[in-house]
Amino acid sequence: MTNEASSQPVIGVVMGSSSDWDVMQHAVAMLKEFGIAHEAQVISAHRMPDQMFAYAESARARGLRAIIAGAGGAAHLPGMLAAKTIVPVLGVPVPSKYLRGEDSLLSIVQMPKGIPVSTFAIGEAGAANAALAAIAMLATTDDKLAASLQEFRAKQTKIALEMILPK
Ligand code: RP5
Repeated sequence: MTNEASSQPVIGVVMGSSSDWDVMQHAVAMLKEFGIAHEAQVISAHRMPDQMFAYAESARARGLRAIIAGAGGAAHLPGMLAAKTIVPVLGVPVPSKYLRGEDSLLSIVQMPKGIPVSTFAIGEAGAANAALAAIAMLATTDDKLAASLQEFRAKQTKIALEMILPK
C-alpha cells in the first residue's frame, strides 16, 4: 500500500498495520468511486501512540468529517481515536489470524457508554460499508452526493431484480 492524501481530505482512513490494507482498500475504493477527498495511512495505537493522539487531536481542525479506522486483534485504534476527537469514528474489524476477527469485532463494538464508535461488519463488507456510511453523512449537506448515493442504491436494486436462480 502507499499513503494517499487528497489536497483537502474530508475522510481519513487509518489502519493499525499495512497488513490491514487488503481489507481497508475496499473503503478507499468506495471513497474513490464517489470522488470523496480522503487520506489513507497506517496509524498504530500500540506501536505509535503519540502519532495516533496527534492524528485524532488535529482531525477536526484539518477538516476531517469522519475517520474510518480498521484494526485487528485487540483492536483499540478506533476507540482510542474516538477518545481524543469528536469527529465521528467508524470502526472496521479486520480479520485476525487465530480468531477470524471476532476478537477485533468485540474489541471495537463494546465501547463503554459515552464514547461511541460506529462499528461495521468484519472484513471487506465492513470496510466498504464504513465508507458508504461516511458518504451518507457527507450527503446530508450535499445534494449532488445524495443523488450519487441514490443512483448507487438504484443500481443494486436493478441487479437484485434481475437475479435468476439456477435450475
Ligand atoms: C493490529 O494488529 C493491526 O491492526 C493488525 O490487524 C494486527 C496485526 O498487525 P501486523 O502484525 O500484521 O503488523 O495492530
